[in-house]
Amino acid sequence: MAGKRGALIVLEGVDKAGKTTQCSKLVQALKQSGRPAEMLRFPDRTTTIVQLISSYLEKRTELEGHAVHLLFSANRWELVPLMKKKLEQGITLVVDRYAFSGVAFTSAKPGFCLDWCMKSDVGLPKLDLVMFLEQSSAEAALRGHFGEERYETSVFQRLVQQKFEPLMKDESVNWQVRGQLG
Ligand code: FDM
Repeated sequence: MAGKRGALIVLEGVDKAGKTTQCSKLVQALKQSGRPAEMLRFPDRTTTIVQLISSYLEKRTELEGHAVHLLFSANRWELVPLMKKKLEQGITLVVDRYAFSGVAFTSAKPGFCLDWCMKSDVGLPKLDLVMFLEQSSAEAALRGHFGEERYETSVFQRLVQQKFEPLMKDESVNWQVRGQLG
């Protein structure tokens, strides 16, 4: 009999909402309960495509907005074979950001509509659960290193938060919204 497929769980939110910490805690808790689990993150900062994204986020290079969006999306697609393999092996994947961040961050820029932003991620592996960690932009600004990367301004993060809101109304996705977690 084929083994049970792992679950695909995503944590989303604005910058500095504590997603990475909560992803690690969730992986640890799953493992302790006897379920194989691993963490992934997007952008995954190890691939060639992501070198371009990192350089853009760190304000070392300028890139056209559509091109940046497609690079973020390409970074998800390049990891799909690995994700599928792990899920089939019964490993639960806990993912720090997914296509929702892609859509929310790009559509917060002038001249981008949600519809266009969603197209390049159509067909990615479906999620079992997406948890949105709430955080006010004022709280985010108090967190360490805020302001170093391109999108880390309170004004832009507020816009991103607003762009997540319609995405969370999609009833075909299992959204769970959580306030600050310990
Ligand atoms: N980001 C992240 C995007 O703009 N689009 C995307 O598709 C993804 C996955 O990259 F400001 C932005 C969100 C954030 C930045 O993310 C880097 P981390 O989680 O801070 O590394």
